[in-house]
Amino acid sequence: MANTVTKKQFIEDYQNEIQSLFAEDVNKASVANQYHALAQLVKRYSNRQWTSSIKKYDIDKQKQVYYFSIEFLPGRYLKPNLLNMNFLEMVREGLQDLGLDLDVIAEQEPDQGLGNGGLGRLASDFMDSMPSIGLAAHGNGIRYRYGLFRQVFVDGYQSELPDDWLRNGNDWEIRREDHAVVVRFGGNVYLQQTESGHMEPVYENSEDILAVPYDNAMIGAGELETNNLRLWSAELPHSVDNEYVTPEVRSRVKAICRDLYPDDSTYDGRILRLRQEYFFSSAGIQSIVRHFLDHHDDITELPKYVAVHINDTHPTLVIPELMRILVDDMGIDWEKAWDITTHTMTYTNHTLLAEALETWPIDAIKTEIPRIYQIIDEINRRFFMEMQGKFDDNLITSIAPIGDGSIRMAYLAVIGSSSVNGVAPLHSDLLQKDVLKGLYAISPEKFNNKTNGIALRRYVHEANEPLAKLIDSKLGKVWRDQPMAIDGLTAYADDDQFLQELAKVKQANKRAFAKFIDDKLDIQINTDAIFDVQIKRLHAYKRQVLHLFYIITEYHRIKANPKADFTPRVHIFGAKAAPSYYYAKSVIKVINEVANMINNDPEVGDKLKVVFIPNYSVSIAEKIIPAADISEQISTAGKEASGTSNMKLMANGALLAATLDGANIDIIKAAGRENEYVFGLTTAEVYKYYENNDYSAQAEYDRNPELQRVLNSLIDGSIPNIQSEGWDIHDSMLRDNDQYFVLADYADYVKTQDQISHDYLDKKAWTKKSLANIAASGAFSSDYTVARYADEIWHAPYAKDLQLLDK
Ligand code: T68
Repeated sequence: MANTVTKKQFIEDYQNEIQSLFAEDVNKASVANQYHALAQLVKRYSNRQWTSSIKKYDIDKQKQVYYFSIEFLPGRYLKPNLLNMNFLEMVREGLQDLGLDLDVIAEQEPDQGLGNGGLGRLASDFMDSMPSIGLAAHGNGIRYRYGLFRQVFVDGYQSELPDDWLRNGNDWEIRREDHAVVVRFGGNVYLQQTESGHMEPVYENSEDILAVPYDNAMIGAGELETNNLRLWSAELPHSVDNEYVTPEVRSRVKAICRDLYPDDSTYDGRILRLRQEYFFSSAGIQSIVRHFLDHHDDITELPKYVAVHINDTHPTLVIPELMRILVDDMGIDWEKAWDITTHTMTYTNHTLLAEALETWPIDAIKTEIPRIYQIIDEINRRFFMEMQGKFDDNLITSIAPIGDGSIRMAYLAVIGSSSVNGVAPLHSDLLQKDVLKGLYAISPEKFNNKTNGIALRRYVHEANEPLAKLIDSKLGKVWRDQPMAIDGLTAYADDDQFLQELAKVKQANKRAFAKFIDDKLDIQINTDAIFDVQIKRLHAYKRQVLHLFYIITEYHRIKANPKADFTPRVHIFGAKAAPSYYYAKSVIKVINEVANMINNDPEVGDKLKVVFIPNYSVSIAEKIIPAADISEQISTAGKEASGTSNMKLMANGALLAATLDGANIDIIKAAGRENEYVFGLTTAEVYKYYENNDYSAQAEYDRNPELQRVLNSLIDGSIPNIQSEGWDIHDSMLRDNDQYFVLADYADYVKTQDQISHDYLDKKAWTKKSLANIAASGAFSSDYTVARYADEIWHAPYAKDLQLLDK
C-alpha cells in the first residue's frame, strides 16, 4: 500500500510546504524551518496510510493491542519514517537537487523527551516493529512537557538542565481534543443502591481532570500498516476552566504531565508519580472501551478483540480501572467483569532488583483515587477467599495485592493478567525461582519468556548505512525484510576481500565518530585504537565502576612502564544518573576526573583516552554504536533483566566484553562464545554467595596488589580534583562489602581485557569475529519479538509472513 512520490513531485511539494508554512523560499529558510517543513510534509504523505490502517482494523474487526508504557524513547522520527516509507534515498536526492543535505536537516530534530532507558526504548522499538509486521498495536503513554533532563558536566559533576524538547513544537503529533476524556481524582466516594438494585458509587468533591490525547503515527516498514501512539496531556476541563480557578489548582493539573520523572526522593514527588500512573491508565482504558463500544455490541467480547499490555508495573492501575468501568459504569457483575479484565490484561516485568518492585502506601491510593482503592481492596479480599484452603496462608499473605501497608503493583499485575513474561531466558527463569516465586507457585501457566529485540531498521539500516549497503551487496535486500537472512553473511567468513571491506566500513565509522567527538568535545581520539563502549543508565548493578577500575589499571601500567607495547584504547561512556542517585553521580564525577587526568597526560598520549559523552540519548547512541569495537555488558550476573544495547552493538559488529547475564547469554549462544569475551561470576555463584553469606570484599582486595593500587588511588589524592566521590566508591567496595561483586570479578575482567588488547592486533581474526556477531544479529530483531508476543500472549493476527521466525 506504499505511497509513491517521485523526486520531482517531492521537490515541488517541499517548496510549497516551506512557502505555505513560512512564506519563504527553500534556500532562505533557516535549517530549523527546513526541518519543520520536511517533517510536516512527511506527515502529510503518511497520513493517508494511517487513516486507512485504522479504518481497516475496525472494519475487519481485527484484534487490537494497546501497549501501555509510562515511557517511550522514540529518539528522532524523520529518517526512520523516511526509511519505512521507502523515501530515504528519494528525499536525500531531492534535497540535494535543492542544494540541501538531509543529514544536516535531520540534526535539527530534538529527541522526544518521553523516556529514560532501555524500558522506554524497547517500547519504541516495538512501536516500529508492530506496524512493520502488520500488527494492529497502539501505544498509550504520557505527553511529558519536559523530558528527564539535559545532562551537562560542570567541573566533572552531572548537572541537570530542563529538557525542553517541546519548545519548538512537535511536528509529528496531532492534538485530538474531540477524543478527550475526564479522569477523576481525590474526594470522597460511597456506594449507594440504585433502583435496579446494584451498587453505584457517589462521588463528592472529586477533582476532575481533562485528558487530551495527542496522536502520533507509527509508520511501519514498507508502510505495511501505520499505528497510533497516543500520548495524554492533562488539562482543566472546560466546565471548570474559568477565571475563578486558582493558580494552585491550575498548577496541580499541569504538574501531572510536566516532568518525565517527578522526583521520587520526596513524598510529594512520589504522589505525583502515582497521579501520572492513574492518569494515563484511566484515560487509555476509557478511550479503548469507548472505541470498542463504537464497533461492537457485547462488552463480554472485549478480550476477543482487545489486548491491553502492561509494560512494567507503572500502568497496573488499568486493572482496577477496567473493573471500575465494567462494574460501576456498565453494571456488570463482579465475577464477569473480573473474567473480562484478566483475559484482556497481560504484563511484562523488566527488573530483578527486589527494591525496584513498585509499591504504593495504602493511604496514598485511598486519598488520590478512593474508588480505585475500594476496587483493589475487593480484588484482594476475593484473592484471599479463592486461595484459602488451596495454598498455605503464609504464601497467600506474602503474594496478595495488598500487604505490609502497601499495594504491591507487581503482584496485582500478575493476579490481574493472563500472561506474565520476563525479557530474556535467564530473567524469566529467575522471576519464577526467586522474585515472583510465590505467584509462580499458584499460577505457573501464566509465566513465559519473551526475549527482547531491537529495531534493526533504526540501528543498522538507518544509523549505519555503509554497513547496510555492504550487506546488500552480498545478500541483496532480503535481510532487511527477513532479518534472520542476515546469517547468509557467515558464507563470507573466509572471504578476505569481504573482511577487508567490513573492516573499512568500521574504520570509516570510527573516523566519523572521532570527528563528532572532536567537534563536540574538543577531544582528539586515535581511530586505530579499540573503541570500547559502555552506554546505558548509570546504576551500581551495571558496574560502570568495574570499567573505570580497568581504565585506572591501564593508566597505572602505562605510568609504570611508558615504553612498553600497548594496544591503544578509547573508552567511551554515555550515561545519565537519576538526579537523586548520589552514588551514581559520584561515579560520573570520578570517571570525568580520571578522563581529565589521562587525556591530559603527555606520557599517555594517544594510547589511552576516556570520553564521557554528555547527555546520552537515542540520537547520540546512533552515532556511537556503528563505531564500537567492544560492547561492555558487565552487570553482576543475575541483575540485568536483558539489556538491549548489547544487541544494538552486536548488530554493528562490536564484540562483547560480558558477564553471563541477561540477553548476553543468548547473544553468546547465537554468535559463538569464541567470538565474544566472557568473564566473571555466574548467577549460580552469585546466589551461592547470598546463600552462604560468605562474600568478603576485603579478601578480594587483600589478595590482589593491582586492585589495591586502583582502590587506593580513589582516596590518596592521586586523582586530581575529586573530593568525597572517591571515598563514595571506596566505601561501597570495602566498607559496604561490595554489593555487586565488582572486586570478585575484577581479576577475570582485567585478564579478559588484556586478551582483547592482544587479539585486536590480528585485524583479520578480529574482523571475522565482528562478522560472526553481525551475522547472528537477525534473531534479535524486535520484529520477531513482537510476532512472538502476538502469537503467544496477545493472540492477535499480523499480516507479515516472517518466514524465519522459530517459535
Ligand atoms: C530495563 N529497565 C532493564 N527501567 O534494566 C533492561 N525502571 O535489562 C531491559 O533490557 C530493558 O528494561 C527492556 O526490557 C529499565 O530501563 C527503567 O528505565 C525504569 C523506569 C522507571 C522505573 C523503573
